[in-house]
Amino acid sequence: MPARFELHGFGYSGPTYKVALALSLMGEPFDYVHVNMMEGDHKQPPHLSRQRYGQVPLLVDRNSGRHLCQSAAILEYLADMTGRFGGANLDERLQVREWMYWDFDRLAAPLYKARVVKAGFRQAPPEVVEDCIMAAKNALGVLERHLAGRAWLVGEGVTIADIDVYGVVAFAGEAGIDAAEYPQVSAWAKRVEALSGFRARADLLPMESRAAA
Ligand SMILES: N[C@@H](CCC(=O)N[C@@H](CS)C(=O)NCC(=O)O)C(=O)O
Repeated sequence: MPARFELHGFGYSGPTYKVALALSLMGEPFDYVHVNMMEGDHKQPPHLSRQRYGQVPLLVDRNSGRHLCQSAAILEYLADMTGRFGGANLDERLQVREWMYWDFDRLAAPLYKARVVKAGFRQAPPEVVEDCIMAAKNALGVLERHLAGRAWLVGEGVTIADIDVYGVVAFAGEAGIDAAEYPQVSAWAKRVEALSGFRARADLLPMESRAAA
């Protein structure tokens, strides 16, 4: 039987990793479709017809025929579909959503930008990169303070908020930020990495398409 989920992404993409990691932690096998962003495949009609923003990731749920965009929205969908990691009650679900909005606003945007410039995928003046690093460090400071005395971002267990934010923090080093400066964040990241089903980006996202194991 084919896997329920088909994930379209790019091996280097942080947002694609968030979705792949969520699927892996949820124990959901998925077919992986490599979108060749270097060749501009994400801006071509076959991809655009299902991903209106011309971005990755795109998740196809073969059970419902749905095509889903935006990693945070996809994580919420997966939590709804699997009943896992969504938060224990309405208050937790609201906090989970809050953290995910905050993530892309304050942490992911600057950290990913510094990362892609340092990796040579994009160009930006050094002062722009410095601004990004400063903004990302401010956001990591917010995380550091929040995580003091707690194991997870929301409630007593791991949620999609942790998965979402981990999918950015995991790349701090590649953005030129030393995660060791944030001991609470580093300890929390280790807790995520100890979860059953955890896989690093390179294990989940090859630079070619791959059928579910
Ligand atoms: N907020 C989106 C961001 C997705 C995103 O920025 N994807 C990048 C790759 S990492 C992309 O497709 N960039 C091409 C573009 O925006 O044109 C999400 O979380 O899914």
